[in-house]
Amino acid sequence: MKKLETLLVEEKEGIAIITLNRPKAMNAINDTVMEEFGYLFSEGLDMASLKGIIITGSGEKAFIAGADIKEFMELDVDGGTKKSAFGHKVFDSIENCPVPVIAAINGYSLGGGNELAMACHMRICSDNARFGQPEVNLGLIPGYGGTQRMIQYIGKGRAMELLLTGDMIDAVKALEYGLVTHVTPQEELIPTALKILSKIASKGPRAVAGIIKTVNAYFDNTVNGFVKEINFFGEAMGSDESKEGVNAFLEKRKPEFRK
Ligand code: DAK
Repeated sequence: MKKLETLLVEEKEGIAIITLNRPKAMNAINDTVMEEFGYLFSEGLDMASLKGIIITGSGEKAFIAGADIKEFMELDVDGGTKKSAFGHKVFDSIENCPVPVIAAINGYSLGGGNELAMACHMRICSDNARFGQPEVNLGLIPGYGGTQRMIQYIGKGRAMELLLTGDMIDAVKALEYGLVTHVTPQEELIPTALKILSKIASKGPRAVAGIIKTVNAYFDNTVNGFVKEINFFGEAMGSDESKEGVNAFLEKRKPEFRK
């Protein structure tokens, strides 16, 4: 893997922990951060060997406080459109990653940072986390898929209110809204993410990748999710993985799935 400037990557028992490391800027996403996420999810991470990925922010104050506002001044219509298209491509690669990705949100999750969290398969947060899409305060709208993904998680009415007011919500409200699935004390955040991913790691990797693909198909209006499910189910039935799962059940033993 090439040397990265803004992202730290460590691996623990097949689980990669990616830490956005710009604490002085509240881990804001600048062009380098976006390029480095693009690199990791296209070629940098060895998906064949990984069983899970955690994305978090450095320090205890911020997950990601949005896109780097200092870079906005240089943008015009063309630059903004290009930046948005590239960001969409990178976040889509996270959403479509065959390995489960958890956002471990350890503080402010704002703007582009919250959009990144929403591109992950699951979100959990520490009890000091705060969520918001403050783009409207800057005369902008979310540019990395936030208007679309937020509706998927919290529904149209709540999404409209958050997007239009730019207000922040706390961890308890985020849990109530369904934006996150667990709230933990700060020190238990990464252990909780590791626990969830370790559980998934004991399942069949083909089935895990198939579930991610089929669930995502629901939100892709170019494909029929039900047809995808039928096709994937058929493929899964014919796989060594399902044979191992079924045999293990019948033989009253734990299945041994291989990557
Ligand atoms: N960008 C750059 N620097 C940031 C930053 C950000 N988003 N957020 C914080 N910082 C920096 C601050 O400038 C400050 O730097 P120094 O003054 O120390 O040099 C340092 O981090 C500490 O911040 P504060 O002193 O403000 O810390 P507080 O605890 O008082 O407040 C805060 C924390 C997170 C509430 C506050 O920093 C804040 O409101 N930050 C800005 C939040 C925000 O508005 N984020 C941007 C949302 S808009 C696009 C696609 C997507 C987007 C844009 C374009 N295209 C396709 C073109 C997305 C836009 C957004 O994300």
